[in-house]
Amino acid sequence: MAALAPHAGNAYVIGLTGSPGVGKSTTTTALVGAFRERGLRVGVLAVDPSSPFSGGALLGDRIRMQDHALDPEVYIRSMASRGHLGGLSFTTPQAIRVLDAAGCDVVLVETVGVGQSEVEVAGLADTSVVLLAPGMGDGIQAAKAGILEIGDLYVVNKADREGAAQVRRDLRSMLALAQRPEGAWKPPIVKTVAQQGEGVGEVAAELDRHRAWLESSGELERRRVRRARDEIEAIAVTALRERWGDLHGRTELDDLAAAVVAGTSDPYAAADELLATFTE
Ligand SMILES: Nc1nc2c(ncn2[C@@H]2O[C@H](COP(=O)(O)OP(=O)(O)OP(=O)(O)O)[C@@H](O)[C@H]2O)c(=O)[nH]1
Ligand SMILES: [Mg+2]
Repeated sequence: MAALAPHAGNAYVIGLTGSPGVGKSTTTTALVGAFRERGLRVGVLAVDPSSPFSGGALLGDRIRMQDHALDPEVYIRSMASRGHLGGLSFTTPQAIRVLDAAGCDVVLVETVGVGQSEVEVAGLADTSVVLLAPGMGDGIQAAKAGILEIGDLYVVNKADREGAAQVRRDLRSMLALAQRPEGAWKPPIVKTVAQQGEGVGEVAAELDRHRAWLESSGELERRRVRRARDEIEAIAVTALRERWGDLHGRTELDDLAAAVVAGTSDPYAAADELLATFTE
């Protein structure tokens, strides 16, 4: 990481998230094509936060992204993150930095939207794209998962299917409820048929527009500083956990837990006792 640091910092990082099967990989593949037409070097990370054994997803993504498999200016990698301490926030930024230092102009990070992972991916990217599709119950899901706060750009994919206009209307009215300060970015909604490449040009154009806004508003710098802060924190917390594991094993925690169960201690006092061992 120390050797890579001087070479990194140039890549534009785009996060794509959405429910399983919404069309993230298809959209990513189409965007890779659009960026390659401009002669850009592209990195793709498909992160599966749901399984430490993502053989299936890995194979699926390889097949779907085959269009670019022989292009030496495109690097595609699937990785699983559950099971790693810190999850997405620990492993993915480091993978992004490797691709960045390797000269990728654009890094696309695809994450399946499950639970907190879409919020995490928003923290990793310069621009976050949230994908929705008709017939997936995405309207309700969108509100539930809090994705309405994280999208810089919304894509209603599978517009060839019935209900796309309704999803777009629902999304537009929900986004309109958000309180945005003067000069804030208003996330656009783009309809696509990713499989046919329809609307992908418009997605690329909106990405350009968002990037320009990020740079002119100073938000790009703010996001990157926030990202670095999260990364440092994830590494430090992981190191602390490991140190605690090395020094104390599990027996100390077991003793404290037994005391809490017996009523001779409470969880806060036990946590304080544990923390005190770090500063001794
Ligand atoms: N009808 C229709 N099908 C599409 C469209 N875009 C993608 N699909 C199909 O939807 C399926 C899922 O697409 P993917 O791109 O793999 O979706 P994903 O979001 O990456 O899926 P996971 O990574 O498994 O969560 C595939 O069979 C695609 O061919 C579209 O615009 N219209
Ligand atoms: Mg996929």
